[in-house]
Order: sequence, then C-alpha cells, then structure tokens
Amino acid sequence: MTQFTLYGPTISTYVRTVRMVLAETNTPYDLKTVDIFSDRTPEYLAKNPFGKVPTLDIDGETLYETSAIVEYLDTVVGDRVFTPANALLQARMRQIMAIVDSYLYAPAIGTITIQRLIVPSQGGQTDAAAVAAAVPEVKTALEAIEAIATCNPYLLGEAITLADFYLMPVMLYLSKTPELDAATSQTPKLNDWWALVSNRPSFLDVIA
Ligand SMILES: N[C@@H](CCC(=O)N[C@@H](CS)C(=O)NCC(=O)O)C(=O)O
Repeated sequence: MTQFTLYGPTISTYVRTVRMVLAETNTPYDLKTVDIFSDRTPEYLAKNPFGKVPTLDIDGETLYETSAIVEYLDTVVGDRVFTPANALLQARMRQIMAIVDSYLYAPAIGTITIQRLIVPSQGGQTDAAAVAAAVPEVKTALEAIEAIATCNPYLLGEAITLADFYLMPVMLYLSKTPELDAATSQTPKLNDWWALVSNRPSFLDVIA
C-alpha cells in the first residue's frame, strides 16, 4: 500500500485543500507540520525548494504544488471522482483553481487574512489601507468565479470537484473577516454554495 506523508501546517488553506481530497477518499496519511512563520529547515527545502506548503511524499517521491498534488491524488485514490469528465467543465475546474492561485489567494489570504487575523493575534496593528486595497481584488476574483460557476449545488454542478476544495478554505478565512460582505455583495450563487459546503463533514474535520 502506498505510504503518503503530507508536510504542512493544518492552518494552511492549500494544506486543507489536499487534506479534503485525502479525507473524502478515506486515504490514510501521516501529517508532518511545517512552521511557516519561521525560516524553512534545510530538510524541508530539500523537498520543496520554494519553501511553500504543502509537499506530499509518496513512497519517498516528493510532489509539491497543490494543483499537481490534488490531481495526482484524485487519479490514484479518487478514481477521478473529483474531476468532471466533460472537457469544458474540466477546463472550468482548472480555470477556477488558477483564479484562486493567481488572483484570489494573495489579496484574500496574503493581505486580508494576515492583516485582520494574524497580525492582531501577534500584538500588531492591522494595516487598514492594505486591507482596503485588497477588497476590490478579492471582489473581482470572486465575481469572476461567480460568472463561470453554476453553484447547482456545487461550483460546477451536481458533483463536488477539486475547484470546490480549492475555494472552500479561502472562503473560510474571508468569512472570519469584516471584509466578507463587501467582497461577496455581488455573488449570490457563491453565497448559497458557501452556506452548503461550509457544513460538509469532511471540511469540518479538516478545519477542526
Ligand atoms: N503554489 C503553491 C502555493 C502554496 C502556498 O502559497 N502556501 C502557503 C500556505 S497556504 C505558504 O507556504 N506560505 C508560507 C510562505 O509563503 O512562506 C501551491 O500551489 O502549493
């Protein structure tokens, strides 16, 4: 049986995305935390030269970049259950994952979440100007996803896909900030989707 070891802290959105796929497929794995608030160790940098989390060890073979990890897992342990068979929907799934990576993560997590939740928890002062500047970027990304998702009931229809697992952890952090309402004022379908998926048992386990 393949031995999976996932490296990364449980608070990371991308780690949560991978853990969702592992949980949904009942795949056993070891979880080894990585301290992302201090310098990465040489041992970790040998696995992932960019120092980002997560990294997945597969019987001694390391794989990093979340989209590569979840597509690999969906193939080997999920029987592609989280990837639409339809070519356009499959492209839409990757499009949403790319929007999260390229346009949503930095303003939503790198700025709003860090400034609203992490900085104050460490005794610092929120940079309100940086937060205000990030809101329109988050709004643009969420409205772009709203325009291509059906949310009926999942982002791409009846079946939950990797795109849902990508967006859910980011929405969770945003939902803990006062910026959620402004960012989602024009995304009624996404708001209904979030009300549904935020109660999914595997998600509740992963964020516990
Ligand atoms: N492109 C990477 C991005 C991963 C990423 O940005 N992870 C964050 C945590 S959610 C991280 O490692 N942050 C620590 C840092 O940037 O030093 C992927 O898809 O896995």
